[in-house]
Amino acid sequence: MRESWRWYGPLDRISLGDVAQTGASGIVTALHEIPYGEVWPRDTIAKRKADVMAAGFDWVVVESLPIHERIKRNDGDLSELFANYRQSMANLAAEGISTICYNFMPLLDWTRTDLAAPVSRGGTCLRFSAPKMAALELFMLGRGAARDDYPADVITAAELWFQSSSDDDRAGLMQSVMAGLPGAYERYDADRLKAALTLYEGIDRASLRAHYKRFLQEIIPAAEDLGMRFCVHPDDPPRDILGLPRIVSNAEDIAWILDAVDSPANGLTLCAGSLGANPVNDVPAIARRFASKIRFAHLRNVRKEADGSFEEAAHLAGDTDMVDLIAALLAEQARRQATGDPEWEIPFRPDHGHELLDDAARNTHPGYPLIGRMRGLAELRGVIAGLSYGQKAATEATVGDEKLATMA
Ligand code: DNO
Repeated sequence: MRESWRWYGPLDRISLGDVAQTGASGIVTALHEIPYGEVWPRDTIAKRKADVMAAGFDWVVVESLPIHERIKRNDGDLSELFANYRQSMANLAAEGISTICYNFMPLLDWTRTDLAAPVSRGGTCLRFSAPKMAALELFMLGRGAARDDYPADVITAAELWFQSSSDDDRAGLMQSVMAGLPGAYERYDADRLKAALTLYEGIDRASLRAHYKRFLQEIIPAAEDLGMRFCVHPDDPPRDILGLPRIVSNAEDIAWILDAVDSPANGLTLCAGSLGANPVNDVPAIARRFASKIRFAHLRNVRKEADGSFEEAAHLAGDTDMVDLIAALLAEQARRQATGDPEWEIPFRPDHGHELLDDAARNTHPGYPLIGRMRGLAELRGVIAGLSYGQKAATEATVGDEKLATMA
């Protein structure tokens, strides 16, 4: 598996020189500075690629080539947005960059209520508290319909939290949730968030699926012609939020997407942490079921709680059996190699990490500290090395047995 690292570009407080010391050899990045919907110019792509290569890396995955909200809402004449998107794809392909991660989450990307929840042995992690999210929906945004989205005990806990919270607590909650607002450096307050939500009124699961299908129909044939691999990132958390439907949350959703436009260009980013946050998802089983469509993996773990809350665990701790998951990915790589598939290798990145030691001082993107991710990468690397050795030993034993059999 190709060890990769998400780098946010020249403004990232972790330099490529720092990343080199983690041992990763692939870079996952994007032209974050370009507003959604605009074309990524070829020369800007070439310059970023040259920077990445000069530091000794390959640019292995684009994460993300973002989809404009108007496409998600199917709002108005989309021909220019689709044309721009295809032009960005062509420009990337011309620079030899072909794996594209994207998501189809309406309005908000990943959502957490706490960006620095304490971890028992020190350090902090990202956390999603169901009561706090319910408090934000019900009492800060006044979305009464959210009463149907949470169990009664969560609503009671939400009320208690809200009554005892200070203005700072509420502002902190809003800020944490807004940290997942993609696309830009601006953040919404409660009023702007409410206004943005009204644009999605009337868009239910079926209509969002129809909009997504249209996107796939507009984009995947072009991707196929360009030899590109699109891989959708699952919803995080994998459940409806703020009344917005989420349609990339479980095995059934993934099957629908891959079937909507059946093509080698239509694939999956296996994000263990996103999928793992919903108790219905057996992540290694999902990896095995859709193995041939996995083009990229985000490896991290979460620990779930009975009320729907979860927090990010160390990479080998938490509810997902990471060793089993990596075994599934290695088996898929071996299968591809056996068929002579030149794209056999699956790039992965240690996704998120606890903020550890002096990470906090670096003030990096939430979830993307240097030391915490480096710890995760080191642990994952150990698992991959151990399982690969086992795979090799098993193959040698089979070959040995066959030789003995022919000698007998
Ligand atoms: C969060 C990330 C996501 C991911 C996008 C892909 O840490 O995994 O924001 O980049 O959803 O489009």
